[in-house]
This record gives sequence, structure tokens and C-alpha cells, in this order.
Amino acid sequence: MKAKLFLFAFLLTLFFKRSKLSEVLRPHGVPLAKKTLYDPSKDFTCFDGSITIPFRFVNDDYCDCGDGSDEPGTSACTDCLFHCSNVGHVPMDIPSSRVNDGICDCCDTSDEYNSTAQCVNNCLILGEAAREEQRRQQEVFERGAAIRDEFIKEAKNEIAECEMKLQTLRKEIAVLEAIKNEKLALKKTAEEKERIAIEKHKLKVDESNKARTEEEIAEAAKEDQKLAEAAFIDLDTDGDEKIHFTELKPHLRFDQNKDGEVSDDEAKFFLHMKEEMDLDEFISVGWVIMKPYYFAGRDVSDFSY
Ligand SMILES: [Ca+2]
Ligand SMILES: [Ca+2]
Ligand SMILES: [Ca+2]
Ligand SMILES: [Ca+2]
Repeated sequence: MKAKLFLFAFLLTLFFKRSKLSEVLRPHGVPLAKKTLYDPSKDFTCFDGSITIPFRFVNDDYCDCGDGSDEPGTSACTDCLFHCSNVGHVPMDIPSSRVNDGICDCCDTSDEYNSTAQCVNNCLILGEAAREEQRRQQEVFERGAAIRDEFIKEAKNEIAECEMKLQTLRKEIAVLEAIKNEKLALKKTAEEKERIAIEKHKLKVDESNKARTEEEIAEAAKEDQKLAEAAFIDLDTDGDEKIHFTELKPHLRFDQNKDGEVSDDEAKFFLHMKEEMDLDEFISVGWVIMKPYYFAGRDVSDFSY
């Protein structure tokens, strides 16, 4: 146990000796960055440029400069900072009012160089603890970083896999699109063929209907002529192949004013106001006027010819 304590004390002493060697000489309380501003071979000019004083006035515990720059290592000036080098641990700036105030603020005891405070330099122990904590945090960080890297790697793999699936699906979509377009083209062609066929059929039906209608009209005209011829024979009572108006007078169906007799004019009316009419003229002119009167009160289907 004693041997271990001795070894620790020896290492501590060795460290401080090395630290002292590596520490750059400068006025008390001056950070390394401001070392060049304090040149003992020259008079000292306050940082604010207000006055120049002999260098021995630096850290003489009397505040000469308005900005306090001549007293970096004492509490003579208010609102100034004192720099602890804290070799072995982290450097620190403390308010200069804490210099020689009897309380140990800097771990290297440099703030209490002229006081009764019994400060112990524990920078190495604190520094080691801080470094240990830093190492621990670094390890935590590295473990976290490794986990994060693993996650990133997995995510990248998943993304790559998804990309491949996406590519495959896109290819399948392209194939299906092509098939769809082909089917649509076929459908369109079939529909066009169907449309043309329907058009042709419709045209044929129309033509057929038209032909049938013309045929029916011709048939009806023929039937009507037969009726006219039969009526002519019926009315030509003396058989001279002419209808004389007197041959119409006995038929009361031609009594247009319904006075009980067929007048001469009423009879001639059906003969184009002439006295007589042959068959051809009767068919083309007379029958058209006469037909409704001829069949008045009679059923055409009963009429034989
Ligand atoms: Ca001074
Ligand atoms: Ca102090
Ligand atoms: Ca006659
Ligand atoms: Ca009459």
C-alpha cells in the first residue's frame, strides 16, 4: 500500500515538473494568448491606450489602467478577469475580485498565491476525472455512432432493396401498359369493325324498307286502279265505256248537299264538270274526287272487283 502511494506521489511530482517546464513564463493571471502583450523589457501601455507605465507597475496591486489591463493577476481593478492556467486540467477565467479572497477557485491554487487559504493543487486529479468522463462520453458517442452507422447501413440496404423492387414493378407496369394498349387497339379495331357492320346493316335495312315501301306504294296504286276500274264498270250502266253524268244521278251517295237528289252539277263535279269521262281520265282524275263519296257508308273490303 505504502509503495503504491509513493509511486503515485512520484508520478504526480514528475507531472508537475514537466508541466512547469511546458508552462510559458508570463505575468500572473495572463492567459497564454495575451502573453505577448506583456513584455517585461518595455514600458507597459494600457490596452485602451490611455497611459504608459513602467513595467514594474504591472501586478503591483494598484490599478493604474482604466481598463484594468495592468493588474491581470491581482484584485486591484474591478470588473476584470483572472486567468488560471490549471495545468493538467481546463484553464479558467474568474473575476479578479476572487484573487486572494481566501477561497480556492483555481485548481492550480494560482488565485490564492498571497492568502492564508490552504489550497491544494488538484488539477491532475480533476483533469484525470474530467478526461475519464470525456473518454466515457467519447465511448458512448462512438457506440452511438456505430449504432447509427449500422442503422444507416440497414436503411441504405432497405432503400436499395426497395429501389430494386420499384424497378421490377416499373418494368412490370411497362409490360402491362403495353398489353393494355395492345388490347385497347384491338378493342378499338373491333369496335370500328362493329360500327361499320352496323352501319352497313342499317343501310341495308333502310334500303330494304325503302324498297318495300315503294313496292307497297306501287301495290296500293295498283289496288286503287283496280277499284277505279271496278267502280267505272259499276257506274257505266249502258256499257259504252264512258261514264255519263246521267249515269251518276241515280246514286244518292253523290248528293253532296243532301237535298235528296243528285243534281246535274253534283254529278258533273265528279267528271271535272264535263258531261262524260272515259276510263283513263276517270282513273287519273275522276276517281280521286269520287272515291270518298263512292265508298261512303260502305266497307272497301266488301267491295269486289
Ligand atoms: Ca498597477
Ligand atoms: Ca480565490
Ligand atoms: Ca255509259
Ligand atoms: Ca243534290
